[in-house]
Amino acid sequence: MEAAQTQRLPVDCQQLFLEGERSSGVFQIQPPGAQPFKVHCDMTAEGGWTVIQRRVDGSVDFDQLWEAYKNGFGDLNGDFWLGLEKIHCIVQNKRYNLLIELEDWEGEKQLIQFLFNLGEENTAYTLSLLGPVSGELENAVGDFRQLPFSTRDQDHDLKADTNCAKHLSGGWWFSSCGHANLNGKYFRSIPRQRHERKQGIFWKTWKGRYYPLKSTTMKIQPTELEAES
Ligand SMILES: [Ca+2]
Repeated sequence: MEAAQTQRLPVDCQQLFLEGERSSGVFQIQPPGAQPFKVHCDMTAEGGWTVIQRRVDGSVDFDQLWEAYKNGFGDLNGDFWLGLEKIHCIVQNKRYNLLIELEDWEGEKQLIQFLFNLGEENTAYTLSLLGPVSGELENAVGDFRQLPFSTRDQDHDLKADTNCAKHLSGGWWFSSCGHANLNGKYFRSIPRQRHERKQGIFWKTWKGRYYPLKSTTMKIQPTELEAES
């Protein structure tokens, strides 16, 4: 370990939890090799989750370009996208689980969890599934074990004749456009027009392709919960 810094910032919210923090909120972290940055920590009885995405009220426009998805945007106390580069920095040193929480307008919730990795920018922040998916729903990337990230201005999806991020809305690990998009437009009610509905926040294997979800949260936690000193 380096001895230069007297007070090291926690590398993620789980470390903050292990150091005794029990309140959810915004904290400064510093993964190895990265500059410090702020994150929202979701503290539960068992551990600390670092939140990487949240949609709760539609106050933030998620129809953003590559640089915004790379660096992050929104309000850490409300709707936000943490940023692909920051997520990559956090997960490159340990093995992390990704937990996705979905909620519909009747108050029903669904959870999806899997071990994952996120590549660096020269892989277009490819999301890789490293283990089986727990929860009742299929994973975020359909039948694929890994998918690069796409935005309107950087089309890395698997559909040659379509720009999924433009056709739908927002940035995501799109395959053929139709499986999931948690960064779509936030709708407080279901739009009448089908072409509008397809731009909403959806998870096909739960509420279907044209049901705009009420809220989503994506958060990460290392798989080995004991502190490594
Ligand atoms: Ca395409």
